[in-house]
Amino acid sequence: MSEFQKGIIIKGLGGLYDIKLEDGSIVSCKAKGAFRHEKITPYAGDNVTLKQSDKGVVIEEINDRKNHLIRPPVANLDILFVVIAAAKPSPMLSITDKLISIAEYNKIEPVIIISKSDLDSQEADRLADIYKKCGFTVFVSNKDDDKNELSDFVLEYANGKISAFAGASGVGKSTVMNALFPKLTLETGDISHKTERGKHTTRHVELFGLDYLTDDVNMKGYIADTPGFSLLDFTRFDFYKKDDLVYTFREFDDYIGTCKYTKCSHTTEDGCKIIEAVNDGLIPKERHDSYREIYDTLKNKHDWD
Ligand SMILES: Nc1nc2c(ncn2[C@@H]2O[C@H](COP(=O)(O)OP(=O)(O)O)[C@@H](O)[C@H]2O)c(=O)[nH]1
Ligand SMILES: [Mg+2]
Ligand SMILES: [Zn+2]
Repeated sequence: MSEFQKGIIIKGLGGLYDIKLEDGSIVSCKAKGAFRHEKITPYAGDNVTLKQSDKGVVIEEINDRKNHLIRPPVANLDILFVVIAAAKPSPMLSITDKLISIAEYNKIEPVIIISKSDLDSQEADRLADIYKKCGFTVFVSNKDDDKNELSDFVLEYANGKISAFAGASGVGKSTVMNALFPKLTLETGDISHKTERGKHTTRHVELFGLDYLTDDVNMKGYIADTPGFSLLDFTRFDFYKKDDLVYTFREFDDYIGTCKYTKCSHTTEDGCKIIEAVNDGLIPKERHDSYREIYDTLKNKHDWD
């Protein structure tokens, strides 16, 4: 190995990192000690430079990140597939919309998958319409369908990018991922069984190469396997303040800056153009309900600080 090598962290556990180098080989090593003093933690998804020293190989440099999430710890995500079930568990839009909001804030493209349509196809269509109306790419799926459309989309759109699947526990994330990528063989099952396992693996993120998952050497990019997103520990919105929230609802964009009051919070004010658009059926009411709920969470958090 030459003195400097570039690669991407595909796994980090207990201070030891697996880095996939540009030639496809994988090296395990630690980060240089100075990172700890600078309070920098390498994440899965980080593009790094390794240095060969007399003491062995270390992560010497971390490239600038496009974004990074703390829970789960992952850097440079491009796509977040947000899964919501038509039933079992009953859809909780506020959770889904929180995930979407966090993705938008971090410049991660949300793609919506409505799962378990076999259990309630009407509800699946209702949910799909809400998100389509806001301008998202939406797929309706169930465990027995062929997934051709979703699969084609993923192979084309996720190529060269880092993607993850998010959504409440039990919505069918692992089932969808296994169907798309049979090599993953993720554990699926009932909720109680899995939360046990989740406890031990929350902080663990692993990136699987699309070349490996698809048996196609020309595929680039990665799928992140992490149970972290299912824990919904987003009550600690470390990411942003209440005034940033409106910018994370893409269907509100056209109305921002047009309300009667310049300091409009878009929750209850008269003369709010976003609320008018909701009343006129231009914005789904469900999305505005989520906005208000998240806004209140952020407002209360702010008051405590
Ligand atoms: N009826 C039905 N059940 C599903 C579907 N997808 C997943 N399930 C079941 O829902 C449970 C949870 O699925 P899993 O993929 O483990 O959810 P995860 O926690 O989001 O990864 C499992 O028992 C699956 O068999 C579906 O499309 N239809
Ligand atoms: Mg799962
Ligand atoms: Zn307003």
